Amino acid sequence: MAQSSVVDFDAIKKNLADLPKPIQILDENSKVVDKEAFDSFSDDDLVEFMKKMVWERALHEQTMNFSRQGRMGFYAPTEGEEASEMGTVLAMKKQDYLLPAYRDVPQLIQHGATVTEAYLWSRGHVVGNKYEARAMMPQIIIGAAYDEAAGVAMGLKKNGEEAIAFTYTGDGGTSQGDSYEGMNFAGAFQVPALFIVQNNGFAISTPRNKQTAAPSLAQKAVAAGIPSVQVDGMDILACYKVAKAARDYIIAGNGPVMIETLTYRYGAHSSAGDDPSRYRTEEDTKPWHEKDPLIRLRKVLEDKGLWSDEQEDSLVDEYKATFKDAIKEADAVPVDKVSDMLKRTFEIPTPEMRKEIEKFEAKESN
Ligand SMILES: Cc1ncc(C[n+]2csc(CCOP(=O)(O)OP(=O)(O)O)c2C)c(N)n1
Repeated sequence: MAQSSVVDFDAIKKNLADLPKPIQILDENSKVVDKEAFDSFSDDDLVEFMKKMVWERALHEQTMNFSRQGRMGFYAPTEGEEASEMGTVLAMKKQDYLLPAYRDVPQLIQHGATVTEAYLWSRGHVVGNKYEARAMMPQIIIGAAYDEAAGVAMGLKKNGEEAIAFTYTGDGGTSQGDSYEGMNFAGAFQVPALFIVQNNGFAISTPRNKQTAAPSLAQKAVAAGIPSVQVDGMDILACYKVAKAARDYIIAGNGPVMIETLTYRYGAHSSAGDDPSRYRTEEDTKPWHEKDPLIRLRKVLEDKGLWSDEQEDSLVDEYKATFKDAIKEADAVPVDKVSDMLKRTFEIPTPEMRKEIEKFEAKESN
């Protein structure tokens, strides 16, 4: 078919793929590529970022061990995503409201939930659904946290609070209607919401390029009138800076922002036991290990004489001891009874429910 004289769709399509380079401060070889941004961090900041990533990896390793011992319920591995997760959450303030998905448990803990609560959430225990922190329990329905965030952000705006709602989904989550609806609402009402997509390459076994023809996932915000950006999700400095800039922009009353972090999940999708070797090869995975966020920052710190293997090993031991205490604490929380769950469903139970409650109470007292 001849090209129309009034419109050149080929050129429009090509334009869509003409993307700016993802934002980066430290490249894969630990070389500083944005000196001004790098110099804005003190040595203490850099050490703190490293500690947070070491903490997250230790959490992952210890929690996987608990999972293998049959002591966890659902758990979504986070190894590889430390820069994306810690970099973004550390740019938030305690008054901000977190709407996490299931892979965002480390951010939930950083934002103020306890590890014990996170473990109880994993077991489906009600105590794991309530936090002192401003946060909702992790969302299992993919993309749905975007709708929750839009609603919470509307509430924050109506209350006149100096706070934002921030939320996460994966690449797969951006293929769900919910994420578009959440962003559309947030854009239409210019509410203070930060939408983060952790593009880790796969939605379980489905690779990102089979889910969508969009050249970037960040572009998906554009149709909702939301400014968006891609960032190197293996560079914690870039993730932090971009998330902080987004928060400042939103707090100044400019409406929502969306950030796509380019990251990778090293392990399986979940502790339920999918086998990643069935949908990706070692060749696919190797380049991502070479971009590892911990290796990248560790080298900078070692060159500055701010870090050592001994220091890291003793931190890992210290962190793992806290996770072991947390699981003991979770074990000590009485198991949630069916009758308790029924009693919580309505303030005044229906006659049918009252009968069910009595039935279960009788069974449970045996
Ligand atoms: C609405 C909905 N559909 C399907 C599922 C089943 N499911 C669970 S996780 C997942 C893949 C999600 O991938 P992605 O959004 O990329 O996040 P990731 O797990 O990689 O962090 C799917 C399809 C679900 N939880 N919710």
